Amino acid sequence: MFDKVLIANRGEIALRIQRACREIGIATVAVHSTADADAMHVRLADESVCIGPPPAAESYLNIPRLLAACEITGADAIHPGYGFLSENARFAEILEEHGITFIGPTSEHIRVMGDKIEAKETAKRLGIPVVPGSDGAITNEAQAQRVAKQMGFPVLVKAAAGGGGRGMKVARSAEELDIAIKTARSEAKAAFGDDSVYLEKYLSKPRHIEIQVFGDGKGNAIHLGERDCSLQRRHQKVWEEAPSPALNAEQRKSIGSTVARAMQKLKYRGAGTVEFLYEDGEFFFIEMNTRLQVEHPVTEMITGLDLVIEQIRIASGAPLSLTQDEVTLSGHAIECRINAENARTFMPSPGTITYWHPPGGLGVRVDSGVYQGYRIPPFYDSLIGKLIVHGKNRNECLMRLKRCLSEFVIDGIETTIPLFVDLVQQPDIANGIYDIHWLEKFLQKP
Ligand code: MV4
Repeated sequence: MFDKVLIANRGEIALRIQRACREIGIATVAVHSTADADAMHVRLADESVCIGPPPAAESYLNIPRLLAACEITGADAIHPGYGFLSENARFAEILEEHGITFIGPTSEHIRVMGDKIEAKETAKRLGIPVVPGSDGAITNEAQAQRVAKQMGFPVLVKAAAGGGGRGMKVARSAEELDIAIKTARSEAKAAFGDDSVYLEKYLSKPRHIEIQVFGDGKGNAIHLGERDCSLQRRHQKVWEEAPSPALNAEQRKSIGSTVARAMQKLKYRGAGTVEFLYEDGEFFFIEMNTRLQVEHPVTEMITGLDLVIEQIRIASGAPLSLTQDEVTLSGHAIECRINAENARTFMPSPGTITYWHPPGGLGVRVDSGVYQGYRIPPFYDSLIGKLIVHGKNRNECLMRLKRCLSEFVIDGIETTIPLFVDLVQQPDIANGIYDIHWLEKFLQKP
């Protein structure tokens, strides 16, 4: 096992990782920008190193400075958290070369899944159902027209280097296709420096359902059920829950086993999330995330497992701590992302938290790196915390969530809490009837 882990992240996730390390007796190193000198993850770490000015490119994304911090502190592993360098194959490779353990998958698995076309081909080869489409990049317009005609309109043009919805264009007819390809290509070129695009059948009202997996890198892999992340705004998840209100036990077991078997064949190592669109009872692979996700706590709440400890153990060479048969899913969990933003306009609202009173009680978890008197810097993501609630069933979970939202007080800044107060009162939410477009439509209503 490692003696010391460097946490290459900030905010709530840095603290989350630190807690896991402390529980299993590993010393922690916090790194931070000058803007984060007062952050909780810095205060609570065993050691901390300032690695640069506020811009992430000069601090949290700066590989030489992270290596220097490792050398100064003698850390033997790095946990990248989510975002920043967590899915940077080159970073994982550099650490491999320096004898520092990257707590995550191999650089090769990160690279394969980072290219959406390669990821999809890989998924298909491993027996995971994928969205019908062009089977690789579009090479010319005539080919695109043939593929589109064969599957029928509407179709979606996607960037190979994309993700998070960037470089995506819908074409509703043959006439629209050439221009959609041109636009997607130029957007992809500008955003990722790669203009490869591919075609998929457009699913008009799917849910976003993702399967949590763990592998030991030696051919053993398990799944921990799904999370429903359909409630999103501009490709930012807002509310996540497990299990999905749309699935029954049989569907869960079927897609879960398919994905676990695929991860066994791939010899996947560490935590991963396989993302699907789900429509009319069918699953279609879209992407795989090769990291811990923001919404991992909902899975922790229904499985009773600590996913970060599991990641660290696997990275140190230990086997999976349980078999598929030992995984039990119990009750229901919902996570609300608390952002320092106006709840209607989503305008960022950095500033000082003058009062902080989080909810508590049975089945309640608040993951946050903020505290009363803390000044939220304007340079980073506006996520300041996550409220995660567990109940024996979805109804109890919702009742508990309502109570928690009424108890939560954050003064001095605007937050997205009022949005959740609104959401829990909606019949569609209470009934679990929503797709990936539900939230944007709801927000358009006066
Ligand atoms: C799609 C789709 C419909 N049909 N693919 C958006 C981000 C990227 N991860 C995949 N995305 C989509 N792919 C096909 N073939 C609709 C979306 C999509 C979406 C997916 C998940 C969650 C929210 C979304 C919002 C808009 C579009």
